Amino acid sequence: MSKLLEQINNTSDLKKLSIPQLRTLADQIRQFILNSISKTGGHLASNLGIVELTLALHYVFDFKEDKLLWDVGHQCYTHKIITGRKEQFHRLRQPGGISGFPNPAESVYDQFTVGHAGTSIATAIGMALGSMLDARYSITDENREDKIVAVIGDASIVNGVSFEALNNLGLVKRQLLIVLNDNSMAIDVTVGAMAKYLSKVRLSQTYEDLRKTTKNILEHMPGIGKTVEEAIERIKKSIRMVLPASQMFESLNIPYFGPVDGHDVDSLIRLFRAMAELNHPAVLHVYTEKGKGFKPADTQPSKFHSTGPFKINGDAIEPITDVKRPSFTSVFGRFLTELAEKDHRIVTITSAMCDGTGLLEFRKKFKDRFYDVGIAEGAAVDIAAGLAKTGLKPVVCIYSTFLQRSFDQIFQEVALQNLPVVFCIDRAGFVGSDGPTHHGLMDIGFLRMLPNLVLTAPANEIEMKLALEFALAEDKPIVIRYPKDLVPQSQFSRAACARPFKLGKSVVVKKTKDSAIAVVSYGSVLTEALRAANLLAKEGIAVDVINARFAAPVDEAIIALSETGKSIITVEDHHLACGFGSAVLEMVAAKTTNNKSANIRTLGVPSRFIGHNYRSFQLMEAGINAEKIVETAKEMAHSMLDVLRPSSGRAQYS
Ligand SMILES: Cc1ncc(C[n+]2csc(CCOP(=O)(O)OP(=O)(O)O)c2C)c(N)n1
Repeated sequence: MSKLLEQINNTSDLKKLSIPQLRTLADQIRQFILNSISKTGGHLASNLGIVELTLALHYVFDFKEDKLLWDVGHQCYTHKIITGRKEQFHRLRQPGGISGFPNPAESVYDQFTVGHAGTSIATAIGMALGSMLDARYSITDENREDKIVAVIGDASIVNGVSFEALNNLGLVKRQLLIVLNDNSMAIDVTVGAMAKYLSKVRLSQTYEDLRKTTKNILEHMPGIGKTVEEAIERIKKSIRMVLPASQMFESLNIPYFGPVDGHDVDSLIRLFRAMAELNHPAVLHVYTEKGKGFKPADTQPSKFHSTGPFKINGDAIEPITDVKRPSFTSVFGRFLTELAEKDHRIVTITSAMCDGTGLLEFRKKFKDRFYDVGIAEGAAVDIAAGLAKTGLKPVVCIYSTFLQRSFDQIFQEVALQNLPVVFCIDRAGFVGSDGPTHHGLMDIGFLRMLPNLVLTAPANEIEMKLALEFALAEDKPIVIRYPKDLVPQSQFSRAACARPFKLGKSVVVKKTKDSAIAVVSYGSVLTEALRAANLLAKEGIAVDVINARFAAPVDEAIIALSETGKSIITVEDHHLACGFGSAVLEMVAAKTTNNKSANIRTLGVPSRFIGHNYRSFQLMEAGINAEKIVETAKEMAHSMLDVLRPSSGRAQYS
């Protein structure tokens, strides 16, 4: 670790540094982040770009008392390093290590556990309103003089939630600083009218302009006797130009300052000091460079938005990969592109996640049939509904966790109209090192309650293709969910999985003579069900394995099993509440005439949030693996034995 950084353990150490020392520290932190992320993986490019901005904020404010709200939160690494977590940084996103996102359980410097975009301004408003009421009614012992700062990226500020918040900023009658960290990038380049507007402003600004703007803001800062309106007018006049970026905020009556250089730590400190004294909300627009200081991330910020471990070789990198199988994401992207070659009605919509959802190839081949709508999941679904209405076949590609944002649109504009929109839900299930903000453990729950929606989940590569073919041929809304994982090895690609998908029909993957238990899996966990069946067979316990394929509608044949006295174990990579197993239980309760004898155990995620870890460990922690299936099957077998023992020796299990 570099010398200066070694001495910085908390923000008090930081505040003792001179400006030149802060500059040196910024470079050392960048190097530290780079070395560390090359080993652990993580969000690199955004973090390299926000070092000076973070140092300046902590230099001026005291975020033990003051409140700092990060938007998305993936850019909080410098913040973590200087707020007492430097020594734990090598365990970032690792089992038992610190999280890659803000987490109040880790530090008083973190306000919310966040990972979804667009939340910082609204939560900051809430905290500001709270402190205003507190000041009036003395509700708590909190420091009522505390400052509030929200840091938000240029891609996240155009999110609907951000706009709704800006629309309500007028409620706040006290200091609240919004720092717009503009690096012209979401994960990919930002899209949409607002992004164009901001990038036009950016292109028109020279470094000299940014310097001048800083100087003018500082000279004309509203102070005693000067209103903010007067000050802004003076700033504009003195730089003899109209700043278009300001127009948008000012039209909403939000005082806007900027744009300024986000790597000039000296100026930032002076600006933050001045703006901390404002007694009303304001926006400071700051330009930063995503990936700053590391050429590969600087030139390919999208690739280094979030990265796995890599080897640094001077100014270049060598990826570390020993991956032999493709991911569900990549096979999805490949099959969809193949199908789109033959069917021109197929169009795709994603919300700022082109690469993550496997659509790079599709975008390249079918530029005019691909829509990236930015961080706007609700609008993405409604645009898809509109496209479907015109006879096209829209495929909406959104991560499970972010699709939560579009529940109402799926309900009204898709399900209620029964429109043939295909939802391809990536990252469904545990996601590993991103942790609880990103797990996709609720989609079955919030989607299966919607009439008309068909829910399906491919277990492997073959089924991915079949599920897509099925979905695109149906004339109704279909959901296909799959995990952040590699496709299973081909030994599990059984012939049963090669049968075309039929609405609401499961497939029997393994049938064993004399079996009294059926393991019914939904999606990729079929692998675990088959592994369990093999382990159980070695112990003389016969089980059938059924690949459910559908969570809505559930195959009646699965329900019929319980009527014949067979015990059922359901397995899914989803919360138990409202999941696939719950659907089976509900159907059995509703349909079985003799349901006293139904013996069903459901395996899935219990009702608690599970932290970042390797995906396989998360599955193990939740008991979604072959070992838990074996344990459950044995318990069931033994309880069956107990029932059978007094009357006969007919027991099948030892
Ligand atoms: C609701 C939601 N949709 C999608 C994402 C995925 N995502 C993570 S970071 C990111 C880009 C954020 O860009 P910006 O706000 O400009 O911050 P930067 O990374 O440039 O610092 C996206 C789309 C998300 N976190 N939340």
